[in-house]
Amino acid sequence: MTKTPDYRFSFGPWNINEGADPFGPCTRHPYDHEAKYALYRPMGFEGVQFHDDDVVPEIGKLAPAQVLAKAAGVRAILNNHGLAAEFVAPRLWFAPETIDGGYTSNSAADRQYALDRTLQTIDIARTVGAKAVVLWLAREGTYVREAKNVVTAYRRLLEVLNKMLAYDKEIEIWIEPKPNEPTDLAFVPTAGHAMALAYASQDHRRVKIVVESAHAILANLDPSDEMAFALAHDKLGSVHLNDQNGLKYDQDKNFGTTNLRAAFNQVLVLEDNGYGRNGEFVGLDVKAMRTQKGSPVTDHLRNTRQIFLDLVAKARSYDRKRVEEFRAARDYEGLELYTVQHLLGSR
Ligand code: GLO
Ligand code: MG
Repeated sequence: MTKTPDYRFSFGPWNINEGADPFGPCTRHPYDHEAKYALYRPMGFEGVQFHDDDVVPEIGKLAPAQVLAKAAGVRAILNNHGLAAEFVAPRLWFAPETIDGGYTSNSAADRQYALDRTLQTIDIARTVGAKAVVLWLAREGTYVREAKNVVTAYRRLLEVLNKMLAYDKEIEIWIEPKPNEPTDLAFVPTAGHAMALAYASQDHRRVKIVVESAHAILANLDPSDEMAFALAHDKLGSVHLNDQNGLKYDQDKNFGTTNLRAAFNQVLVLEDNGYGRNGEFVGLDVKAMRTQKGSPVTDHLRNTRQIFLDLVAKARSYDRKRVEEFRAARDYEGLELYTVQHLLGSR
């Protein structure tokens, strides 16, 4: 059923993990990051997504020149494997300075730490050849809403975007919205919030978003609609495809495994709007099950890519003329039956 892949796929090394969760330790042996790069091409992936400390482990202990020397080394490794760096994201949720968030922390020293680390991430992105920095605003939010002045927080976020845009005249900033976890109430919970910040910034053409399926579901929104909203504004920098079984902890399940029809609609919106034609990657953010044996575990990545490609084939054989007829006749009962039967393979 799979057609020749004409999409380029990417994932981050954190997607090959050891199975630790908040209730138990690792269930698999650690697998060295640099050894992971050799796994990409044979599985059909060309792009690598990074956190700053995926590129430069122990980043906090190194001088700026050492950080960039290490990043240059990673770029050479990527070249050897025929890989490209898609983006680099500052990991602003591990360090003691980011316990209460970075950009929106109540502490001026912590905010400065977050800004410095973010500007350094731009340098790292440039060095590894990535065109974008991703901001997943992990701890920008609150555990109790009275803890921060929210108006001030949003102004501070905008200020950071403008400082990043001024620091580098080419880099793109892709905001990855998420409504909760690790905070209870996150700032920038949806695509709409991220896009409003983009348009308020000093160079909105360089501020885009990453839509993650599970994050949209956690916001009780349809992931394909979040993607469509960004596409309508030419602002879909990347996607983090995965799935999520309702409103609970962030699951990062394999794409299409919980709601196949919602996954089909995500593929449709990407297909129909030329996603990928300007070099955008189909990014996956999927977590291997803790129960899975072996090291390294990669089946979840392979399987998610295959499910995506199978859905691309379904999208291409979806009879658009028929869809238009159902729409014109306002026969949505018929349209729904056709769509479900098409997915089932019975029509
Ligand atoms: C967590 C996010 C996270 C980001 C990654 C890149 O919920 O999905 O995995 O995608 O840090 O910014
Ligand atoms: Mg993600």
